[in-house]
Amino acid sequence: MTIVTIDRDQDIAVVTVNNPPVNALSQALRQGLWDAAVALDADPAVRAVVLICAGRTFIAGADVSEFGKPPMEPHLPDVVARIEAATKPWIAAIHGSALGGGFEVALGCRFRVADEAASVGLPEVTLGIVPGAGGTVRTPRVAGVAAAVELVTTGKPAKAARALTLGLIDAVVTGDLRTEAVAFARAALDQPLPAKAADRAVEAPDAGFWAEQETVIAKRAKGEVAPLRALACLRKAAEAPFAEAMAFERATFLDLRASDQAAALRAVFFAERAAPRPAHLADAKSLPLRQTAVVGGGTMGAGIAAALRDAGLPVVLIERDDAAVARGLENLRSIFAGAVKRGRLTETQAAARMEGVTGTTDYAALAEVDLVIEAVFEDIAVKRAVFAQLSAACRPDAVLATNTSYLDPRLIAEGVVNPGRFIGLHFFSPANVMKLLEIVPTPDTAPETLATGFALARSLGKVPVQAGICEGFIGNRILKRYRASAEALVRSGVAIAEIDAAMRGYGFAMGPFEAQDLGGLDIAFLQREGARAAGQEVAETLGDVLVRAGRKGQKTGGGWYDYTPGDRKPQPSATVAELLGDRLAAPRQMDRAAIAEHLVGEMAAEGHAILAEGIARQPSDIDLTEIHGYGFPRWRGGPMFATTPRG
Ligand code: 3H9
Repeated sequence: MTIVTIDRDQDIAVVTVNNPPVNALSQALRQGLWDAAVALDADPAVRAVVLICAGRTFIAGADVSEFGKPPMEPHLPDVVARIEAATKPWIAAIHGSALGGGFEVALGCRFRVADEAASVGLPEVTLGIVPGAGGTVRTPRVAGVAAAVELVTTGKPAKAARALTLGLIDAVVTGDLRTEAVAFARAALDQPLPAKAADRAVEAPDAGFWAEQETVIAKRAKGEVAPLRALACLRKAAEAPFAEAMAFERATFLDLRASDQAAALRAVFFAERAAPRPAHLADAKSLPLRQTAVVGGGTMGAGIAAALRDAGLPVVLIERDDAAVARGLENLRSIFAGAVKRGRLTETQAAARMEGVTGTTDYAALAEVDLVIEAVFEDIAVKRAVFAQLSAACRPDAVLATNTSYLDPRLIAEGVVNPGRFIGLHFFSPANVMKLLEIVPTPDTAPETLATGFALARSLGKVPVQAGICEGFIGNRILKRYRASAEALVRSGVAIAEIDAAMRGYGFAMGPFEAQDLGGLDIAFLQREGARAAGQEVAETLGDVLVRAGRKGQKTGGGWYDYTPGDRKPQPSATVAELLGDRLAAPRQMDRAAIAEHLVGEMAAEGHAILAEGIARQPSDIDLTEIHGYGFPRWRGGPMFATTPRG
């Protein structure tokens, strides 16, 4: 296959890139672009060049799979410079995404036009690196420093309309992209050409601007280094000559590319892309999902229904009586109202979301649904009763799923008519926001049912992870170990606030005790009490002592910490010290890094046990679970990655 082809529209050459799946800048593509620039410079019949891509997208960036290998010529900065130095103007015609090196190639072109659905961006910081082919140097020259700071330090792409406002592109076109780009090129030739990006001046902000940005970015980055290094590149671009800024950017890029953070973020990048289509299900066909239902309209059920509606699926919401139906619909309405408030949905879109929901108590409404997700109270008898009704009301080939977080799905499934169509789908709260979906087959679950779980995850934009059956599956089992290990440190005399600070220092938004205070200590307590009532031996936890004393977390004004009303700031608690007093050893100091290393090591140890038991299929599934369900810092790669020595 030829990756780069050239054809003509009279005096305009059209260079087409075709390097599926995403036109990543492999060595062959870089060489192809270089050769095209040389050939077209030498062709007197050509007055301008349109650069366009085949397939789903414009060039989506450097080929990330080449990052671990020695760089090969021609290097991308040279290719971009060659296009920029061309004797005729190049016009990038963008559809899909022009990302990273792809946008840098577009910046080497004299003009950028895009269709309405396109976006452009420099997402390198999300891979632990900075742009390496002039992104930090040309963007401020083309669109100004403020736009460049936004684009480069957040890594978030800008949609075409916004990109136009920011000055990142020159035009948004509505018709056929190639035709429009060729017309744009002809019109441009009638005007004086703008300067090449490299030759443009930058208006440099004062030192105060950079100091302010540094504070904001450091706070957001929580230990991630690339965003601040990217800011330093932008400052150099604003204050130093072009060539010096290019050299600075390249050195930063090469340094970061070899860093642990970049290795971690690359591993997560590929794990996330592999997760929705696991190799072991390559031959399993998923079932069609047209009509869906959710049983239970509480926080979880409403969240799941919202996620289904966001993916455009119609939902029947079942509750046990009319008042509960009304409450469930109200929960859903308030989720969409929140999305409107945050600017994620328009009023019209929110109304359309609600129109696709039917609230009812009547299981007969489920006769035609393809998938039902049960999200009722965590009580085996209640759940079994629901599944008995579902078995009677649904088609035998409908997929019946439970959202249980700690009951045994095999016990819930007892008595369903078609056990092959039963599966666990464990969402995380808020279910319309959290990316993780644990997919839990029973021994009877048919491969196509399992494949349907993954297909659902794809359509909801979730990160699916297959988990085997054990208490807590993957995520909650590791959470339990993490909390128990943190409590063990407290018993050994380490201060609660020190442990939380250590985990924040590691990159978590919250430490284990602050997180429990936010979520409530009573849920896990009730679970333990349930197990005790069932005759299991469950040792007393420090959390039990606090809950028994009425300290369930922020909602009761105190848990592991005290809170003053209206303030979420945790204050070390004399009451807690007193309540736990004789259970704790004498206070001792422990280095924060050592605390974090110990607790992450404990998570990984549980992860290894989970792998050995076949509960998780591969270490990266454990890492994705922790990153997308439990706030593990992405740039650490997850507990398994973080504790695996790299050569
Ligand atoms: C960079 O450019 C550095 C430069 O500044 C400096 C250079 C000197 N490389 O996501 P999808 C694969 S850093 C290799 O499911 P979508 C992906 O693994 C780069 N492979 O598609 C998957 O493979 P498979 C900056 C890549 O339509 C397949 O393509 N760029 C790359 O949902 C489809 O991916 C980025 O960070 C890559 N760069 O979304 C862009 N990208 O089929 C990252 C994708 O075997 N990419 N693959 O499983 C994306 O954001 C999305 O892929 C995109 C398409 C939005 C483009």
